[in-house]
Amino acid sequence: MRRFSPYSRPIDSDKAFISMVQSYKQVSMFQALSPDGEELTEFKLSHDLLLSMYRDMVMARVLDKWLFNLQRMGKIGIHAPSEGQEASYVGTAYSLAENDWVFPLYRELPVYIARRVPIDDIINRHLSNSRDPLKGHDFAIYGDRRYRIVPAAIPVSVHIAPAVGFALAIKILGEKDVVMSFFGDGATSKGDFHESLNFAGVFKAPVVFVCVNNQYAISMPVYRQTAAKTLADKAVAYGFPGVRVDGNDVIACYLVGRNAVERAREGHGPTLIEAVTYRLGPHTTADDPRRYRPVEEEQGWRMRDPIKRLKKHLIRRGVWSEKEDEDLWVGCENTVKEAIERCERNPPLPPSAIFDDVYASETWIQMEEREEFIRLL
Ligand SMILES: Cc1ncc(C[n+]2csc(CCOP(=O)(O)OP(=O)(O)O)c2C)c(N)n1
Repeated sequence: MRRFSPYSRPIDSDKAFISMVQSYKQVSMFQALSPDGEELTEFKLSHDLLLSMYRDMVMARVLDKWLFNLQRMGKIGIHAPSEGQEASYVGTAYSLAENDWVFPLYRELPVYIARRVPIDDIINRHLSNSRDPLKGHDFAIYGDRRYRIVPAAIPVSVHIAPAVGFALAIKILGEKDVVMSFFGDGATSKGDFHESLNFAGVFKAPVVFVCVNNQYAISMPVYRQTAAKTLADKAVAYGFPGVRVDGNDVIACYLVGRNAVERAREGHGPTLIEAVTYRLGPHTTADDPRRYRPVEEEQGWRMRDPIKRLKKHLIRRGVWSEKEDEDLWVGCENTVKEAIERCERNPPLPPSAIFDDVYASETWIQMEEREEFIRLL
């Protein structure tokens, strides 16, 4: 099979870019755990916290797999898998307080788990049934005021400016909440990313930018998107710290997130976190990554699985065992399967729901259209 490249030549024959990628990979990043789960930095975190993060990462992995399966069974429209990126999301999300706000993109399933969103809500959302909190609108996007998660928008990076505006409103109101805005490396190639970060820096908005650098914006590798050595470097131009962290090290992500959240809460303004990770699966269920990236690259990153790393650390600490691990995976699998069965019993949305919640109050044109639609049905 001819490997697709966004450029006319195959990726691995481009020597200049290969050396750029190598120098990119050599730039240091903050790590708390070695790939074998050894402590590289002294951190005093409770066993309970680490076990809780571990359980959430496993639950996210299992639910992610099932959402993928449901799409393949034709039961849901699309899913953007988060396999391999759990530590970047769970670690940073754990650094938030319950009252803080999240502005996600579309791949943040592990964040929802960390924010204690019930998995039924997530499954109902994907099935677009009568219990879907967003009534079938905005495919694959989740949001719920109760968990302080703002529904995102599909166009890349457009949610960053609203996150900054929201954070500024919090500051003007004299409140102490913090906003965490998640986006991918692809967002850094868009103008509104730069405008938003510039504005946030000038006005010291209480916002933490989490750029989950999973190495690709669909088929576009990160080293084709920027000549900068790191994405974290971009914060320098806006006058606030940029931190590069190992995105497969949940403890490192948590520690870096906690610092950034504290800084924001104390009025010192934003931080840009670049969490370096890898998307192990396809961009969405409508993508085939074998067409644009070498399989060996994916296999290499599988060796750095964030879940395995934390598991090794927990076993080293003596607070986890293989038996407990097996029980956890089986338990999550059963919980998710039961939840799917439960959610599938919910009745479908009425077709006229497409007219709901478009405006705060329905216009006369909409009313007429709704009536006509129902009459036609
Ligand atoms: C403005 C805009 N251009 C193009 C697209 C098509 N598109 C959807 S996702 C995506 C890549 C996003 O990559 P990244 O920001 O790195 O996030 P990731 O999906 O890797 O998590 C693109 C180009 C879009 N949604 N919006």
